[in-house]
Order: sequence, then C-alpha cells, then structure tokens
Amino acid sequence: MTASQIETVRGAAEAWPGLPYRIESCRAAGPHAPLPERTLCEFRFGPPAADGDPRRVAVGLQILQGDAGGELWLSERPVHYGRERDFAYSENGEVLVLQLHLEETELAEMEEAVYRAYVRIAAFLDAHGYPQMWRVWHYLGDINGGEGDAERYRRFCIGRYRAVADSPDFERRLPAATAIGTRGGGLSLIVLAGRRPGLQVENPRQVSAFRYPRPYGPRSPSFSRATLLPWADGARLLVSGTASIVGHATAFAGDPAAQLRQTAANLQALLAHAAQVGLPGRDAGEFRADSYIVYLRHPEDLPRVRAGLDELFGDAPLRVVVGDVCRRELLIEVEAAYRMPLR
Ligand code: 3EB
Repeated sequence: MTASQIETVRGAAEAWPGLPYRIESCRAAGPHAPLPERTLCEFRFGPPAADGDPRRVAVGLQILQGDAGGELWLSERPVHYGRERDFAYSENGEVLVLQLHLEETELAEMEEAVYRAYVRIAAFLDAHGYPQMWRVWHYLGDINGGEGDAERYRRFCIGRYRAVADSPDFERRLPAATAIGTRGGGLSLIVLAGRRPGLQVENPRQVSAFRYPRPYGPRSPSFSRATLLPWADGARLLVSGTASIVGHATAFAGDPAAQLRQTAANLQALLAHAAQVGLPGRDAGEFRADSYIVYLRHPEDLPRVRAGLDELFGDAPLRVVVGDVCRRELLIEVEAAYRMPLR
C-alpha cells in the first residue's frame, strides 16, 4: 500500500439481497431489432439505432475485434425508462442508467461545462432516489487536444473535481470510471447509479488517481479503481479503465505489448485486493469476466497486442475498439466487469 493510496474499507461488504441485473455479453439486440422488454441497457460501439430507445447506449468508436452486438444488461425486475430534459434514463428500482450528451459547442468553457454536467447529474440521481454513482463512462472528443495544462482532458478533470470535491470525505464516494477520446466532438456521459453505496476498491500497485501529484494536471482525476457491488446472488466488480501505470508513473511508453502485460498485472492485483477486502473467504480466482473492453490508441498496433490479448483474456467476452487514452504515453487501456458466482 503506497502512502498516497486511500485504504479500502475492510470487511464492510455485507451482502445485499438479490441481484437487480445481469450482463449478457455479445447478446445485444443490435441497432435494427427492438430491445427485449426487461432490458435495462444495451451497451455497444457503433452508430446510434434509429428507434431512439433511451435504453440504448451507442458509443461511436470503431470496433477492431469482437462482437459489434455489444452487451445487454438484463433486468430481473420491470424496467421504467424515458427522457427528461437532456437525460435518457432507465431504472428498475435498484439501479439506474443515465445518459447525457454535450455537443462540442457546449464545451467552449470545458471546466464550467463539465462542472455543470456533473452537478445536474447529481441532482437528477438524488431526485430519482439513486444517489450513489457507482460507475461512469466519459467519451470526450479530442481528449488530448491542447498542450500542457490546457489539454482538454486536464480541463475536464478540473471541472469534474470542482463538482465532486464538495465535502471532506468526497474521495470515499468516487465512482469507478472510464475516460476515452473520440474522433467526433462533444462529451457523452453514461452513469450507473444505485440506492446504496458500493464498496470502493483501490489498487495496491497504483497510487489512487485522486491522489496523483501535480505533474499530471492541476486537479487529479476523480475516480476510484473499481466498485464492488456485493449482491448475494452474485457480487459484481466494475473495474475502471486500467492501464500501464505503476505507482503514478507510466510504464513502457512506446511499447503496447508491454503496456498490456503491465495492465493485466494491475488487473490481477486489483482482483486479489477486491476479494480480500470485500468478499471474505472468497478467492480472486473465483471472479468470472462478464466483459472486457480494450481501448487501443493506434489501430495499427493490434497485431502487436493480439497474442497478449489471447493469452491474457482467453475466450472471455472481449471487444477491442479504437480510442485515445487520456494520458498521451498510454497506448492501451482495459476496462472490465466481473462477477463472483454463488458457491
Ligand atoms: C489512469 O489510471 C488511466 O479520468 O476518469 C482511466 C480511467 C484513466 C478513468 C478518468 C482516467 C479515468 O489514470 C486513465
């Protein structure tokens, strides 16, 4: 445990009854088929579907490998969904999925726009009774545009920090996250929220992102490494975008295959820590992957990482998409969702 890492709460994970949704990877309806009734969310990469169903998340990144059908989050209970002001949402009484898109023209004052988006999202979540943000995805056009502290990602971090750092214990409530660049402009936010706090899990090999030192930007990135949701019928571990960062330093700049191996080591360390602090008596080897998403900065690097992907992730559900990672030297990032089945 590094000095800059927040200590994850130990043994606090009392099991929650039931299981509100499960992920069916690569089983999505696709843009032309209507969604099954009990769909909480369809999460895929590609162009938006024509039917405008608010439960569809379509992220405009190019798929290099894996099923374009994406994944379907199937609810165990009836789903209520709709649109309200600029939000699309879907909920089932236990969890809520929220989407908000800001156009590029709304990002002229990046810090202010991100701050306002986060504040509006928090107000929406509170009003609907899902105050706990568990996981958030950010897809930001030209994320590495601008130099030094004027970089768009760094400005994004300033706005996000301003919105969340509103109380002394805010670090304990930070969600797991992804922040990836897109070719188009604008900012898409997708949020998974719930009624009660998940268990924050940090990574023993990495300084907590919210404690990164000044060289990485005026405000540190406000996210935690993973969120554990201890449902009795199958715990879930939602893992943030994970990259080749050890301590707070980038490892293996310029070498995507080595970055992938380092990333896999970080994921292993995170799983071990999550089992230890959140699922007493269970072993990290019992986690099963529901989904891996690999973001590759340069599509031409795919041949260099393919053997590593096969070896590290085997036949788990995996998609590789083209996306810019928010630190410039990072060439690859992996996010994941795991479940811990009942014994
Ligand atoms: C890292 O570990 C890599 O700013 O929300 C990964 C996931 C990263 C989320 C974010 C940034 C974010 O620092 C970058």
